[in-house]
Amino acid sequence: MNKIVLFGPAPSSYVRTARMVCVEKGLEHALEPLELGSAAHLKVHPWGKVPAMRHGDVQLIETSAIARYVDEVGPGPSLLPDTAAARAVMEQWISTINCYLYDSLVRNYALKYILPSFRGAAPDPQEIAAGVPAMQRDVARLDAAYAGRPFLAGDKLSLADLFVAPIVQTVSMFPEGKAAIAQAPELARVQAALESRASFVQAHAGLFGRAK
Ligand SMILES: N[C@@H](CCC(=O)N[C@@H](CS)C(=O)NCC(=O)O)C(=O)O
Repeated sequence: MNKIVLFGPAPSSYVRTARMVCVEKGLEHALEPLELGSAAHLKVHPWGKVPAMRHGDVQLIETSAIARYVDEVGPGPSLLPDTAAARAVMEQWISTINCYLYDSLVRNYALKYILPSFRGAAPDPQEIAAGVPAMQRDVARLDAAYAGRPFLAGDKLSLADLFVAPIVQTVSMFPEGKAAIAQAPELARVQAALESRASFVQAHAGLFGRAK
C-alpha cells in the first residue's frame, strides 16, 4: 500500500490530528512541509489551509475527511464508536471543534501568542485578554464533557479525542490556558492519558521543546 502523504507544517494542530490518526491506525505516513500560501500549497488545498493528503490516487482536504478515510483504510482498531448515538456524539464534537473551539482555543487565543513570536514581536496584551473568556469557557465545556468518562464519545478512543488533544496541548503552552486547564481536572486527566499515547508522542516529536 502506498504511504500516506500529509501536506502541512508539523506544528499545525490539524496536521497533528491527522498524524495521530495515521499512527493510531498503523499506517505509515510522510509529512511534506509546504510554504503556506505558495503555489504548491494552493495546488493541494485551494483554500490555503492545512492539512491536505495524498494516498495513491486519492487526494483529500479537510481533517475530518482525511481522518475518516485513514480510519477506513488503516489496519488498526476502528476509531469510530460502536453505537449510532456515540458516533453522533463524536461528529458533534468534531463539528464543534471545527466551528467554535478551534477559534476560541487556537485562533483567538494561542495564535495571539504564536503569530507575533514568528516576527520576534511581543504579544498584544489586549488581544490576549480579549480571547481569554471564550478560551476559559470552552476549556470548562471540555472538562464537563469528559467528566466520568475516559473519552469524549464513551469508553473507546474516537476521532474526536484526536481533534481535542493537539488544541489542548497548544492552549497549555500559555499562562491563562495552563491556568484554565489546572481548573479542569477531568480534561487534565484525559489529556495526560492522550499525551502518553504513541500517536501523540510521534505527532509531537521535535515540537515545542520535545525530544525528536
Ligand atoms: N477546516 C479545515 C481547517 C484547517 C485549518 O484551519 N488549519 C490551519 C492550521 S491548524 C491553517 O491552515 N491555518 C492557515 C491559515 O489559516 O492561513 C480542516 O479541518 O482541515
